[in-house]
Amino acid sequence: MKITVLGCGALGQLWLTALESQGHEVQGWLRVTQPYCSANVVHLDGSVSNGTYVANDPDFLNQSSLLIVTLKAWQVASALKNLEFLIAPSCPILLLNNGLGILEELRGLPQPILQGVTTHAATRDGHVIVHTASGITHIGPTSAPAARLSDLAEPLHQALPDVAWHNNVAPAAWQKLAVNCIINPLSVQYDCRNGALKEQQAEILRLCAEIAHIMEREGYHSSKENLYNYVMQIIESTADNLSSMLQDVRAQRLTEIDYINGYVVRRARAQGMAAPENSRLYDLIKRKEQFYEHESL
Ligand code: KPL
Repeated sequence: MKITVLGCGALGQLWLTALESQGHEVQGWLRVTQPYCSANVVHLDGSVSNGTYVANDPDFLNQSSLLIVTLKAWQVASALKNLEFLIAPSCPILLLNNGLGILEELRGLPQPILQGVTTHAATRDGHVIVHTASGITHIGPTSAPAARLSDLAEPLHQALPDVAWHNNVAPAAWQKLAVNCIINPLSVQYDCRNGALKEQQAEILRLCAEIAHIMEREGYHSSKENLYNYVMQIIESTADNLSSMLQDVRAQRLTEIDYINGYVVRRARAQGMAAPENSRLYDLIKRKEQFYEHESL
């Protein structure tokens, strides 16, 4: 298959090398136009992939039969709207960003959109990307299920297992959202690696209870206990990681908070509920962003 990967950060490089190793023709797409991009990945078994790939070739993009988007949530809508006319209307777009709420921003795009959520973790160490935790990538359609699209799960699974197809991917997306609502802002609050959050049991339990309650109102079966077990499992498997939000805050970059706790707060409000735990974390991260935005003026 011909596949374009939009965004060549840690996750993008992981997919580029994994897909190429299965014989797919791949290209990267960077925000700053470049003819080539490189990927240097240390895999879970310690093996290394170093590759140079074509980048930002409009003909390649137009002929692609899949576009994988690994940008930050807040970059996705404007990037796709700029590229819309270069992407074939039949080319599926697989979104792999953290958080929810982007679909609302993409209304009107002619291409079929697939929602993806992944628990693979990769982190940058200088010029190298280290695949730190294996995981599952759940994918599924965002409008009326098209049977043909489910065929994509197999080649993706061959490249970077596990990949699971869901006709209704929303419950898996909400479960990953819960992980990001808890680990990401708490790691900023305590300025710590993910593993150190094991000490914050009470706060994690309060957040799980609040998110499970909102999920139930949204129509997704959930419980405080299930969310808690899942979050603790991810804290364990990514114990040495700095969460993406903590990395963003340390580098004084815009975070994905609007699509993470911000999305949960908006959904709670739409259901006529309060979400004090999520609101507190949302405000905490917004204050940090405003502080460094103000500093840079
Ligand atoms: O997705 C992540 C992130 O950092 O954004 C987790 C799962 C929390 C791993 O660090």
